[in-house]
Amino acid sequence: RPIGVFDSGVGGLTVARALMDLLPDERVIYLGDTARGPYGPRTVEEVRAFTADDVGWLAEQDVKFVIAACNTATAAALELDPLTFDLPVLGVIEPAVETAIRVTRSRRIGVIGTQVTISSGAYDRAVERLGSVDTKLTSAACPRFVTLVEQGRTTDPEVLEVAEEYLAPMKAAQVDTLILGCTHYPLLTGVISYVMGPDVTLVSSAETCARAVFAHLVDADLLAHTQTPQHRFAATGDPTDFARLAERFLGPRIRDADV
Ligand code: DGN
Repeated sequence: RPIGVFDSGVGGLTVARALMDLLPDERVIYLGDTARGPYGPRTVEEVRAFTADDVGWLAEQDVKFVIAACNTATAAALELDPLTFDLPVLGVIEPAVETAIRVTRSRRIGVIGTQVTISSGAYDRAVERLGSVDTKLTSAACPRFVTLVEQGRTTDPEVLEVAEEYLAPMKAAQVDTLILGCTHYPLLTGVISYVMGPDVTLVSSAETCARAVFAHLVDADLLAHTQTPQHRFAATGDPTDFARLAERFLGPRIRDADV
């Protein structure tokens, strides 16, 4: 049976990409709720209702396991007053926080994400739950990052300027570990690590989630061994728009090779 992955749009493809890298024999069914995304500017109640719909649709596709590949959905529906489902649903927040706590030396961690993710306090609670009393979390909402990435802009001077502005509180707090708490931010790894400098470790919630999925599948004896699995990608909105943006998030593909 496949692994179900959902997100408010194309962003969760960074999680699907990390999953396909780590677990190339697993079949993935991906749902992008592009008709109602982005979830970042929505209310917590709306995001909870959308999450329930997304998990319900994937359950109908007979997936063995669901990944909420969206920090906003994880924050609203899995971290705070968690919704319950008939099948296991793993979010992206806990694995990222666990990793950040392990790698920080100064116990000063930063997290950046959407407005809902940051204002929900979900990362703060996860750090309180998993960290030690002296772990300090500095958080900042960086909503413009999502817009820029979706416009295909990840390195131009304005991106650099916006990054300097958003990341100033992280530098002021002298964090040594920064969680990229939004699916879109792995595409800004270059600019974020440039601005933060080489001494700051970036933790991608996409990659740490994929590692947690690996461990879960081993523990539950659910690893698949499919040769060349056929993945499926579905969008609730316009499929052409989805496919156009998807490549950027999922990774480039060779179309015509030269001899
Ligand atoms: N996928 C969302 C997240 O990880 O928070 C980002 C896109 C959005 O809904 N704003």
